[in-house]
Amino acid sequence: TYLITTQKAILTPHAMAAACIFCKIIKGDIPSFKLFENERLLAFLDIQPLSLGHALVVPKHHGAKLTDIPDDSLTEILPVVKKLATAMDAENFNVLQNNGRLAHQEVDHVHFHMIPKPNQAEGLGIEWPAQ
Ligand code: D5M
Repeated sequence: TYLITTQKAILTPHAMAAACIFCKIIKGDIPSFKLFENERLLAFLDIQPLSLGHALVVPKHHGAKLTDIPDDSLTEILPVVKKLATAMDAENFNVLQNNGRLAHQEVDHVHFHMIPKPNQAEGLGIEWPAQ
């Protein structure tokens, strides 16, 4: 399971995938609220949502960072992000993708966030100034 180097013990790619929480979601070993799935990718709701509808899109093949996964598994992701935003009628939304601890990546399996931004003034009786 471990490759021992003089510096540190690191998990082999197989062990890394076995320990990965998003791989477990993909395999169905832990539950998720699935929004979209095909053979190559999965979209599901984020468990710590920044807003209602906060979703994650992940390739099924394990790779920690954007730089670890093949181009062809990337090309399908943005159309799914777009599909989610459209399906949720999210007029305002952020697409976020973190790589590495210093960039606030917490789960080491490539994922794209789609974070709807509800109009904070809605329900408060506040009107945005006319453009
Ligand atoms: O974001 C990692 C995101 O993954 C973070 O917003 C929480 C989410 N997360 C963690 N565990 C789960 C499970 N089990 N289901 C759904 N969502 C989950 P990052 O970009 O790495 O900071």
